[in-house]
Amino acid sequence: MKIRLIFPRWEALELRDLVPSPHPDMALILAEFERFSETCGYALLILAALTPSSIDVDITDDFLEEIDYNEDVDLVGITAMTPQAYRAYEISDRFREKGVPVILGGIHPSLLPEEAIQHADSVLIGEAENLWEKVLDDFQNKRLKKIYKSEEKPDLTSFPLPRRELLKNKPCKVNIDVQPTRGCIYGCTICNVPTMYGKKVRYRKLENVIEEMKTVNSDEIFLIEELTWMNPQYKEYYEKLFKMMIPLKVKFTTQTTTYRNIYVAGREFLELMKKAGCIAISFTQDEYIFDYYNKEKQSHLKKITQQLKDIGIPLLQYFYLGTEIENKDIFSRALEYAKQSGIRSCLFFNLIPFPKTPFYDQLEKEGRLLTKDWSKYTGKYTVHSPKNMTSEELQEGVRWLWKEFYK
Ligand code: B12
Ligand code: SF4
Repeated sequence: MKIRLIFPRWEALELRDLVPSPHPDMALILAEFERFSETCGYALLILAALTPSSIDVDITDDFLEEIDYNEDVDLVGITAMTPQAYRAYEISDRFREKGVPVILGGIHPSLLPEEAIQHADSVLIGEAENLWEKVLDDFQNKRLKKIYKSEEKPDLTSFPLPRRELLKNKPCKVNIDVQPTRGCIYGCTICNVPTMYGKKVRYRKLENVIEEMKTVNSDEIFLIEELTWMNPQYKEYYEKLFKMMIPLKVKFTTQTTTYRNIYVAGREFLELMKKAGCIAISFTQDEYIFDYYNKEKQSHLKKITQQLKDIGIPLLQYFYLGTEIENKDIFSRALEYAKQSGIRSCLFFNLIPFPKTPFYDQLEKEGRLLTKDWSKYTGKYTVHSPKNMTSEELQEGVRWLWKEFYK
């Protein structure tokens, strides 16, 4: 039996359209975008690892490879974040026209299984670790169900090592993601993570994470994390992990969605992070800093930025514009803040109302979603009617920020 796993492409943001002549401060951002389109899906490497060795499994990265719809495969598995969903359905429909059964999984099909099943033979809702073998067994015994739902969140203490060797001779040669934990204790209204992975953090064994890091065929790693260091258990886990990472001499980047995490981490912890190889943190705004008007919050942020600068960890600040509390003043305020904060690498996006988030539900109820064309849910386009400005003002404002910040 042969399975083809596919990572669908999406419309990437063209930096050249926004900033015609690259600014020296954009090096970090360009590296980040390169990772965006050369990533090939960590989930698929895990699915491959969960697949019994008697089954032949291979991966296609739709960004970099042609999909062979005539390939002799028994089953196709496709993953999808929301911006990938339409492309996933298009690929799925074409395989199914040729009589090849398709299973969809990942965050978008898990959020909207009733939509996904219109384009698939089966949808796996949630995490696959407890279910994938059963799905394959059902498939081989001709009793594949339409919906599989992971009722219990998988225990990550026995985590399979993702099958990175499958990428060896591919255009997407490596995947640098490593995920030590899943779940997030917060409940930001714009985020799918707590719904998808739960509000309780689940931890992998530290030794297992280090073992995986050794298999990443690159001197750089991306730590899939939410960095919720306000949770003491989580902070302790990371203290141990970072200490164990020092001898590996890897470089790593990571992300946090709430700056309060960095604020509470403390200098000693951040220095340990630097020693463990941290070369940058992407900093996605949470609800707390949506409010650029608030001088007190700005001053907290400036302190953190300075602290990280002293330690030598650059920040990549993501701005998502178009929240309920913003009006069209926000663009000049965000620019002022971005310039004054001392963060040199900033990215500006339209806020994305992802399905099944409280923010999305509210917009839907109020008839303020401009489109449900998921391929536009990348941050590049305005897809909702903001409360205190027009959607055109929002779209223009985001473009203006790119130009002005990198002038
Ligand atoms: C790494 C990452 C990326 C990587 C790779 C993404 C990928 N799909 O592999 C890159 C850098 C490319 C990326 C890009 C973006 N990302 Co991102 N990313 C993540 C991150 C941090 C981890 C994803 C991951 O690999 N998780 C680990 C894997 C194992 O989990 P998983 O994918 O859910 O897979 C499990 C199950 O879903 C299932 N499964 C998955 N696929 C399949 C397929 C089949 C067939 C089956 C059976 C099962 C199955 O099994 C797996 C094992 O249990 C998450 C946040 C998080 N903490 O999860 C955000 C996240 C997925 N990203 C998100 C977003 C918004 C983006 C961007 C749109 C952001 C932006 N504005 O730029 C961009 C993409 C668009 C663009 N602008 O160009 C959102 C997605 C929301 C949504 N509804 O889609 C998340 C949840 C962040 C958030 N907090 O909102 N991202
Ligand atoms: S945005 Fe970040 S901190 Fe907020 S719920 Fe999502 S993962 Fe957690």
